[in-house]
Amino acid sequence: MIQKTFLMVKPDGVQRSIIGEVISRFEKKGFQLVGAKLMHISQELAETHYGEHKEKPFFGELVKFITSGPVFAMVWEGENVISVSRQMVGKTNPQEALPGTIRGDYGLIVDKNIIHGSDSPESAEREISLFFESEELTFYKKDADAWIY
Ligand code: IDP
Repeated sequence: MIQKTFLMVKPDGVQRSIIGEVISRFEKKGFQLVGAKLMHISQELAETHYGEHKEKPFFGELVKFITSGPVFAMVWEGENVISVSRQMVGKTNPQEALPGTIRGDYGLIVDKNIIHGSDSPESAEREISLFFESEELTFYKKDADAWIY
């Protein structure tokens, strides 16, 4: 099933120059980048994006962190990209994330875990529309798809 998902390099990943590495991993896997931008998240967008964690003790810190510097927001497309990209991102706590995953390779602490990825078709749709206008997404045919699919 061809899907789209929302992935975002968080402020720690931007500061640590991991944007290129993240893009490279998803490109090499065979997924297609259909939208991307470097941006600052407003307080309001942060609170909406992480709304499901409103009651958690770490909510305030999480909002402060995600608004503390630029993030690199992306939309990726491909076969089962939502669940496959979550596997490539790794477990929430980088100490539990397996080597070979982005968090497992580059993170150490749960509140600085490098990257966000949508966890379901519903959240992918919601997060894509929160961060991108439809005209910011580009659709194009890649000839290399014949060698991936
Ligand atoms: P996910 O990012 O793997 O989907 P969620 O449970 O949705 O994980 O949590 C959202 C984000 O909140 C995490 O990526 C992490 O940055 C932060 N977070 C989760 N649990 C904790 C915690 O116990 N302390 C501090 N931050 C946390």
